[in-house]
Amino acid sequence: MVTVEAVLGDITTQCVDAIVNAADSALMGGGGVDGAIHAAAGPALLEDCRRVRATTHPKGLPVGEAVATGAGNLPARWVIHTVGPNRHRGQDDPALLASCFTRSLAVARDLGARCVAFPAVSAGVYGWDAAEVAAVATDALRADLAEHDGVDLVRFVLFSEPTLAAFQSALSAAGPLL
Ligand code: AR6
Repeated sequence: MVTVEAVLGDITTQCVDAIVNAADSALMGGGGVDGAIHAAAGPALLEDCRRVRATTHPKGLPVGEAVATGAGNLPARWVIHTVGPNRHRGQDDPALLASCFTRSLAVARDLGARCVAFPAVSAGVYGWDAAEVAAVATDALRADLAEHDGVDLVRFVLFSEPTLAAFQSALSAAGPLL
């Protein structure tokens, strides 16, 4: 049985196996949750990101993909970086956003991370409506978790009351499977 929940909070403080970062393709840090994660993790995270760029992803991480690094000083063991679609650049395909959630879970399973925390990917600088992100994330998770074992807890960690309300509403609409 998988637990899927939504809480109000700061993802950097979460005691889970892996937290997901709403990064950009360069993986060099930024604002929003990306900035908060790098600030809390310390310089080891940026070093890990540089290593990813120097090895597996010299051209950067594509939109909808995910890659793991260590987590520096964070309580979590890993950071899974994903790049959401940027609506301001015309990236409005929900499949790309869904892919952020499913690819991140696939990376979590490969790591052996059983408890995973997600932010509202693309619902900040990248301009997606929080309710749409919540609906896309919930649908993606429902299909993914029904098909694959290995993750016991998915926690959405939301930074504002309206975003929390959007996720709570999407989760209750999704019904008992989640
Ligand atoms: N914990 C949880 N959620 C947070 C936190 C936090 N500490 N801080 C912000 N949020 P955004 P995006 C929420 O803009 O839209 C960066 O510069 C925030 O309120 O962080 O995918 C990257 O480098 C919002 O609901 O991510 C990229 O360039 C959600 O996290 C770009 O922003 C996502 O907002 C990515 O944009």
